[in-house]
This record gives sequence, structure tokens and C-alpha cells, in this order.
Amino acid sequence: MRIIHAADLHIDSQFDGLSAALSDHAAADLISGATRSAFRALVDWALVEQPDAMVLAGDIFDGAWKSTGTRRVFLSGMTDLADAGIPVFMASGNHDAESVLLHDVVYPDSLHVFPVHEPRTFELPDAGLAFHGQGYATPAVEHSLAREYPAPLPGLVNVGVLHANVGATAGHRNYSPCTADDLRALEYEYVALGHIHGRREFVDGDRVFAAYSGNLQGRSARETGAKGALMIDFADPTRPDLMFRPLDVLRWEFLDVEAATDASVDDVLDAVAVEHSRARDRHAGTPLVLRTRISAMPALAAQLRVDGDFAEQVRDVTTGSLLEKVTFTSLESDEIGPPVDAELRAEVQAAAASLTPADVTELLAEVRMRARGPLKGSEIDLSSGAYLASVIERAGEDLLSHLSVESSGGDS
Ligand SMILES: [Mn+2]
Repeated sequence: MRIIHAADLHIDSQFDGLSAALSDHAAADLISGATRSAFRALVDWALVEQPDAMVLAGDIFDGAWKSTGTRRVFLSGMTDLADAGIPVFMASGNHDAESVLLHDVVYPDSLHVFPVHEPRTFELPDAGLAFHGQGYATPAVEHSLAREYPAPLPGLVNVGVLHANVGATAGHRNYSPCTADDLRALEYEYVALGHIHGRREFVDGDRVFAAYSGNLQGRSARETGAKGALMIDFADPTRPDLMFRPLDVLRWEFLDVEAATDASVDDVLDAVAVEHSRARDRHAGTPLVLRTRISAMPALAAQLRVDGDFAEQVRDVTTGSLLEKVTFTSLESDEIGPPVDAELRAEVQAAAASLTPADVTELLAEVRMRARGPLKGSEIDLSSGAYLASVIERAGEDLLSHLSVESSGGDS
């Protein structure tokens, strides 16, 4: 007996943090359609594998319906699964809580949606399975839903479906908070979890009793690596076997390139090419969206930062991937930077210091307005004083590094 476990599909969600550098139309189409394509890949995988059931552990949708297309895509997948005799058991999460979605659509009978005001058990006696779950009535569920989950049914393999933060995982909303011990105490054969986007297993000795499948499709540079769903095999119900299947249609990768102290521009390009080729090998065939961080000695870092040709060359050596962003950091060193006229330096620093948060807000608001469609600048937080202060500081530093490079160029 086997089930597929997926969670956090976030169908039709926007992608965070993509810069306007991704203006390529084919790339933009691939990205904006990625969560739908990954959902379709999930359905197609199930049609091939013919599991006894599929469970979806919350955040299937990203929020209020963005278009009728979202529902159509989901309904079409559910209908195909119904036609293949694969039932689906689905609980809502904080993103698709009952209060934000309109359930004005008729789904096939084989789609079972857990209620949101109390837990419910769906039995699948022919397959020997029972599914226990509860969805979110509102986006913020502050109490533990697991606490009220029913006792396991004897003679069946019991599967919990739960959207929750287990163990107060940092960086995630602490919704339906519970501990791994709370889940083990349910005495189910397996708890299918959603909410945390990284894959994670909870084990008792060598027995997995609960797991996060992670999300189906990475959506930002914070979600690097392969994303997909789990196949849980209960051939030995006391020891479920988990198999991860990547289903994402594009993948975020982070290239970290540290230049040697005596590196030239060409050396840096070679190093980027090597890291890129390794990443391509790791993710054979899956399109990559790259963030690249180049660490170099201060003078070289400053030179590369302002060198337009260099950006173009980096693009060339990463051909076949989408280069979303390149950042430069200076390695710690005693190196003395190229000279900048002291008077000029003081003027630049004064100019940067005299920029007010209001000036910066205005400038950034325009940048944000020009970003279109799925290319959303979530990193631009205009309400954060600390963020605005950091922008002002960086503006001053960038300008000074321009001046350093220009003055050193003039000397030679
Ligand atoms: Mn969630």
C-alpha cells in the first residue's frame, strides 16, 4: 500500500525577489507558470505510479483566487486522478484557509477536504487506510490542531494530514504549534506534514513517523535545490519507506565563488564557469535560476562591481541558466585601496548622509512600480527604517568604489 504526500503547492503564487534582470520572455513564462507545471507533474507522476491515495497537507493555493484559471488547473488535475481511481485527501493551511477561499466549485467525489472546525477521519477500507485531518478555518491558527486529532483506527494504516509548525521552526509562522513528541503520541503509522518548505523527517530510532515533503516548486532564492513530493510505501506498516521525487520545473541555485588573493578578472570568470558547470551536473536537465556571490580582495571586488563588461561575461559563462543576480563582497584584507581625493571622498560621504529616508522611499517606489508581473521586489521593504538606512549607506560605498576605480584607472 502506497500514498503520495505533497504540500505547499502554492499554485499560481508569485515568485519572490526576482530582479528585473529576468526580462527574457520565455524565462518569464517558465517562471510564472512554474507552480502550475509542477502541480501537473505531480498529477502525471501519480497517474503513472497508481498509488492508493494522495494527501495534500495545506497551502495548496497561495491565497484568494487570483484567476479562474487557478481553479480550472486544479480541477482538471483532480478529475484526472478521479478517473484513474486515485482518491485525494486535502487539508487547508494558512494560505488557503477557508476564510480566504471561495469554495464555489464542484470537485469530484474522490476529493476529500478535511473540515476546518473539527478533525475528521476518512476511511479507505479496501486499501486498508484511514486519514485523519483538519484544515485551517482562518489564516492564523495559534493553537495545536494535532492535540484534537482522533485515536488511530485498529486494523488500518493510520495517516495524519496536518499543516503545522513542528518544534517552533525559526523563520516560519508558528501556526498550529506542536512538538515531534505530540505527533509520535498520536500513534499513527505516518503524519504527512505541510508548512515548512524544506524536506524533513521525524524519526523514532530508524522509524519515520512524520515528515515534511517540502514545497513542490521552489519560489525564491531562499528555497534552493530540488523540490517535489514523497511516495510513502507501507509494505511494512511499522516502518514506512519514504522516497523523494523531484517535480519542480526550475530550481534556484546559489553559486559561491571566492577569488584567490592574486586572482585576475579572467580567473574569477573561470571560477564562475566551474561552479556553474558543477551546479548543472548536480541538477541535470532542470533549468536553474542562479544567484552568484563573488568574494574578492577589496580592489578587485570594487572593480568588478562597476565593470559592465564583466557582468556580460558572467552571463556568457553561465549560458543555459537564468542569471538572476550577481553580488560582490570584499574579502577581509590589509590591502590599501586605490587613492580617492580626500576632499571628494568627504563630499560623497556628506551627500550620502544627507539623503533622507523620504528621498530613498521615493526612488525605490519608482523602481517597484517598474517591476512587472511576477517580478516582484519583495526585498524592497519601504516601511523598514533599517532597510532604508542600509540603502543609503550602500549608495555611498558604491559611489566611492566607482571613484576608486576611476582614479586608479587614471593613474595607470
Ligand atoms: Mn503554510
